Amino acid sequence: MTTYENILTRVEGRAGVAQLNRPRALNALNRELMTELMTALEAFDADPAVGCMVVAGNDRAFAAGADIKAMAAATPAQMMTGSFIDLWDRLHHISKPVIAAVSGFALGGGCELAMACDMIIASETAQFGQPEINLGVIPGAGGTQRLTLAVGKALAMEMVLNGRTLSAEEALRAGLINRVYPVEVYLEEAIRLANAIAARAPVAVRLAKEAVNASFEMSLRAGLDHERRLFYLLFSTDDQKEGMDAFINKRPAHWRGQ
Ligand code: DAK
Repeated sequence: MTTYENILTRVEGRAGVAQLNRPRALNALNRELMTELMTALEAFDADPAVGCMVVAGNDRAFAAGADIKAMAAATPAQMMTGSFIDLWDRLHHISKPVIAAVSGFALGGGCELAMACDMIIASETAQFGQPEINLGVIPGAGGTQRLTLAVGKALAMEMVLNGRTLSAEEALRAGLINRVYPVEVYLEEAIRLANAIAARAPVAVRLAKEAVNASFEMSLRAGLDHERRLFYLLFSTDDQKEGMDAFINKRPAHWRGQ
């Protein structure tokens, strides 16, 4: 079992949970933390005992952004070559679903990390924002792209140009997040959701994630063709035969992940 210094990991049921753990810096995302987080998520992705993952912070902060102290003196070349970007890109290669459980601050890179996950469950105290403009920069890990896709141009412009933050309720109304719960239970609910997804046909879950994510990258025509090919592919699995037989015979399905 790998030991980490900046995150805590555990498996609850079939949910792999990775909790950011730099509370004194409001979970600011430095290279060490991001390296550990990606390593942990890749380990969960490879672990057959895990079907879905949860990335969380603590009740006060999911993450208050990339570590400003670590990047304040950086040159463009250091930002480009320091492997920081490669680290973030590793998240896109995780094939099992990843749920962000967000409470308190999700700012800058914290908001971008949550948006790079597949779903966001929030506590009532969550705050989402891209305050980079206050530092004389702009978002660099998807904050101008994923945020705009999620909430639309009007709100994204206000957040990116003027540092406006969204409360959990506003984020829910804007379509940025899935659900809001009291702070006492949001993490439990995120883990419950992860376990519900982990109980479903594993190959179909992976391909479902891939198909939805493809909609951000492809034209509608190409996306529809891609979806159809994945749909056909699932007819090669035992789980498709099992799922349809279980429906016809009015019994629960037993997924084998094959
Ligand atoms: N970095 C480093 N330390 C941070 C931090 C951050 N982002 N946010 C908070 N901290 C530290 C504070 O410095 C303080 O440490 P000490 O002074 O006690 O040593 C401690 O956490 C507690 O913070 P505060 O004392 O400020 O707490 P408050 O409750 O008063 O305020 C706050 C909370 C969240 C409103 C405030 O801390 C704040 O405004 N934080 C900065 C938020 C922010 O500007 N975030 C955006 C950072 S830029 C990329 C990938 C990612 C990114 C870019 C590119 N690539 C892959 C290319 C991301 C960029 C960013 O996120």
